[in-house]
Amino acid sequence: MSERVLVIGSNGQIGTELVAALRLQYGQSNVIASDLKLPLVANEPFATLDALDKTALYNLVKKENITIIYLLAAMLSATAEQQPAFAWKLNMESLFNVLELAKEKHIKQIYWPSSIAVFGPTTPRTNTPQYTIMEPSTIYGISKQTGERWCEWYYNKHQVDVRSLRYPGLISYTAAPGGGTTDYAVHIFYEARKNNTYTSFLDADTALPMLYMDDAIRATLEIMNADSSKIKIRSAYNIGGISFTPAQIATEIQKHIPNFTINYMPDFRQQIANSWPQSIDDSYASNDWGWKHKYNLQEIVGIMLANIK
Ligand code: NAD
Ligand code: AKB
Repeated sequence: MSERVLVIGSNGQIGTELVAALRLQYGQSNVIASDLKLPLVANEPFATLDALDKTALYNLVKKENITIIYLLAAMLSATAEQQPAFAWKLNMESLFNVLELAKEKHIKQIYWPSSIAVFGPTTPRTNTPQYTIMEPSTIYGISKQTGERWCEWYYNKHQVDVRSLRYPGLISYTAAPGGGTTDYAVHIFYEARKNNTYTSFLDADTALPMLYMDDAIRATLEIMNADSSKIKIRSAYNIGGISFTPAQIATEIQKHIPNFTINYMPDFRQQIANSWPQSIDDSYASNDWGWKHKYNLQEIVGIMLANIK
């Protein structure tokens, strides 16, 4: 019998593409998309679900015979700094709800994404190692670091098969990003197409690690499909891809749109970006389950501009 998969937070930047990829693997009817609100485009099977409502979650898992949960509902870095108390509640309680379901053997596997936000200003910023100083300075980062510790604890104490990746900034054109610090690297393409100009909320030379969405989805499926014996890290794996600055992505865009211009007006997100790694050492993911990114900056810019009209 096929696995039955529930994606929580399916209407977001990642969920929109992850649901499609999961349906290719498991079959359309075996992947239930769910979110607080209905999707803009029909996405059946779909259920309205609040990840904080433990009873509703339990009922849905039972009704649909769910075996695997992908928990994507969360508040991202920039928005979380504006609503710290609710961000903490959403990011932590939703995770506990699914970890407890697995502990009680109602489901058998969980995917929960972490982030480069687990690192902080005291972390070495280039080629940031898997194991290093982690003193995150944002509520989002603190919630992700705490979540990682809980995931590892549930694995060690209760054999919960939970797997996680520390995504860098993700670049895609299917759904808009949801309130992060790396969002500029998506917004810039829409503004380039619409107005030929972009005002960046990060300074010209702010380097951050990034990944094209296809690579991120592939990494997610690879870690989830890997034999359990290969998953040696049950907190979350570093995964890297590329690294670039606003000035560098602008230069690449100018190769397609020669009159494109960029201005810089850094806001509170600059401080968040300054506390994050500039590039990531993902050798543990490579060695343990064969991770390797595919898309470089040139390719990403070409794909984004080809798909945004
Ligand atoms: P997003 O903000 O685009 O999507 C989140 C979705 O969750 C939204 O559709 C929202 O409606 C839904 N949601 C919010 N509260 C909910 C609730 N109570 N119940 C059910 N659904 C709820 O986020 P995303 O970019 O798709 O990120 C998904 C996960 O990946 C998050 O955990 C995020 O921290 C992590 N992540 C994302 C990135 C990135 O660059 N996109 C990078 C690192 C980590
Ligand atoms: C954000 O900027 O908050 C996210 C992330 C890197 O976790 N894109």
